[in-house]
Amino acid sequence: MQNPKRYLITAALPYANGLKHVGHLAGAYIPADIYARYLRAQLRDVVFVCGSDEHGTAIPIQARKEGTTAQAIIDKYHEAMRQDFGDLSIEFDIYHRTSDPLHHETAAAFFQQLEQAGELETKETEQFFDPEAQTFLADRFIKGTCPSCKSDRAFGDQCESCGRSLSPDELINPLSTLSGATPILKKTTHWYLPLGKHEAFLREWILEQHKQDWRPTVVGQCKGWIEGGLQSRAVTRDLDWGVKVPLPQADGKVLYVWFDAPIGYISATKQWAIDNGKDWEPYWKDADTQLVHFIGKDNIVFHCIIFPVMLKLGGYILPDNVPSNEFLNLEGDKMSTSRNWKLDMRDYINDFVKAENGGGQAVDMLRYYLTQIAPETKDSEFTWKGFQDAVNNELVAVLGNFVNRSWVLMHKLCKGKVPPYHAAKADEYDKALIEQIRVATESITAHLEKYQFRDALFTVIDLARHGNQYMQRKEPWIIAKRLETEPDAQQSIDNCLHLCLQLTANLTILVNPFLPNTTKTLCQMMKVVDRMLEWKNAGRIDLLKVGYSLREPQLLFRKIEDTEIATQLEKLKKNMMSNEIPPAPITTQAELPAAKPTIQFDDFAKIELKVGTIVAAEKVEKADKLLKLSVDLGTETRTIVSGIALHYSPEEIIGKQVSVVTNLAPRKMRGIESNGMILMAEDASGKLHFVNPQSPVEPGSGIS
Ligand code: B3M
Ligand code: ZN
Repeated sequence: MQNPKRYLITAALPYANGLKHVGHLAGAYIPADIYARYLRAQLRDVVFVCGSDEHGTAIPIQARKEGTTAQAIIDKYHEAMRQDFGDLSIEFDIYHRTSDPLHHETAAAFFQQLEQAGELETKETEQFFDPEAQTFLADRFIKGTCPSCKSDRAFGDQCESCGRSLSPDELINPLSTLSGATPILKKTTHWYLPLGKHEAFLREWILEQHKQDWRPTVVGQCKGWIEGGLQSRAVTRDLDWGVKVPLPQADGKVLYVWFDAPIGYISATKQWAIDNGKDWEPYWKDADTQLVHFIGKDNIVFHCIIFPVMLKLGGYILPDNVPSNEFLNLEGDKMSTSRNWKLDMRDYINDFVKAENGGGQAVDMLRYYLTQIAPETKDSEFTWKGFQDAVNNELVAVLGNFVNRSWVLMHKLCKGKVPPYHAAKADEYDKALIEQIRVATESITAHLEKYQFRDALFTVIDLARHGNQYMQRKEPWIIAKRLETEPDAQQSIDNCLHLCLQLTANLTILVNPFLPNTTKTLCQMMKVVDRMLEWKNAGRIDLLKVGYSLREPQLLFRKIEDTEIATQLEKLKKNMMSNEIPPAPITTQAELPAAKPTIQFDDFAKIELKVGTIVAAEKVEKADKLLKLSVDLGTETRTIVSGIALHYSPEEIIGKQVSVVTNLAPRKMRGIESNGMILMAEDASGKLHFVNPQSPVEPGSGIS
């Protein structure tokens, strides 16, 4: 769009089910933030919205993993994510949340509008139902054996072992993860968005109108979806967590999370408008608004196909572009939350930003590296060595070095003031540098307009590199030696430093969208105000007034030491291993851990194992899986809480011998302190069996 009146920038709403890692940051939040900052520097009317996605089965699943409520989970992670984004200088105009009543209202009204206009279909289907828990089961709540690889780590949506996507009816021996019961099929009615009806529109809009300006990876994926045949998509679910379907006959149903989440962008805009005394509607309804969605590639279908159909039916504008990134790998492997192979934003913040010598400098170092390796056209990779190289060889050696040399020489040879420029003394190097500033500015602007952030940043650094080369050729420190014999020499020195300082002022403007903290430091050194940062000032070589005195230089970037990256690599490996200890003693529901790494005998020897005899057992109130056991260990009787209540009644296990981990740190479950863990074996059907000696032994006998 040419010079739209206003911009609405969105970054994917992260699920409030855990901390987000640097892959998320590189995928959506940094590019969106760069773009928003660039537009703000142009004094455009821009609103940048984001917020937490607090619905969907991901939330109750996390709640069960952490043994708490869905509400506690979203409160915890909403706040954590908001904090982390702020700490990394991601500057949203609003960070909203989809549990907000304003969002519930907005999403329900959106559904109602489509329903009343006859744009939704209903269909009755059969769905898995847990007869014990009396609830329909989301795909993720069903576990069983994978029809492909026969692993028992398969869920109703996907096999965790081989990665195949599944539907629940393909599972062998399906079991409810809620109660352990075998689910039954039960009839249920749902509302569907018939995408097929909109095929012609989607073809024309994406494959014709946007085939040039959208990224090829995005158009390619859309083409695949369209050619593959657009199926009707269910937009409601049988679940008790989400936005209630606003129809009397839809009791117990909520909107599908992918129906309500993108509407979250609208709710966020509404809240921003309320907070700022503005009108939200033009941002979503005026054709002169440019809407841009920043997302990762797994979100393409929702932002390019489903949500646009909803927007069109609702009378809203369509996105002008959906710059979607591919994935960021980490040290040779896919980033993964379940395997704990990741670098959380929070970890970087703690280790670098909050550490000594950290702060804005450390924030910008990460923003720099993640932009330099942004997976714009294909998957890319984060390595600690790459991070160190980017910081040391580019930020420190090129940008930091250029600025520092300019400052030191200006203080030494020009009395700490911006020296005059003597036009009569202009030489070809000066002219070339002035031209390079102009050309680079144009090129950076063009790249930013096209969402090519990597190239834009590369051009910024390249301009600083030109600055170093220029200084190297002019050698003002050599000229200074001739000062006594050659009074004219000062003019050459003045010209060189005048241009170096003007170039620094340009770099301050150009680097601002990417490295806002560096820009702040540079502004302090130059004693200039924000007004200079207006994008239209880039390319000018009269930004700093002659005779203006400048402050002392500050260190823009520090070097990253070998020991720091070694520590990080070590930590990464440790994290992955620690993740492989299952979180709870016994569980029929959590995802099982991956194959464990080899351990040394010393590691094994740390575990104290003993045979005990169960002398008492009772149910734990309001916890259908837990039994409170008293276990005789010879010298003492311990209380141990065990998750076996779905498999054994208290009466049938009294007197049984069991294997106990006796030196496990105490853990509170439902208010009862558990002092140890009973070992159980799980068979293919999920049934648990005691692990005990073939014939009775003295309670307290060691196991080794
Ligand atoms: N919460 C999915 C994700 O984090 C999702 C994005 C919603 S954007 C409207 O991948
Ligand atoms: Zn499998």
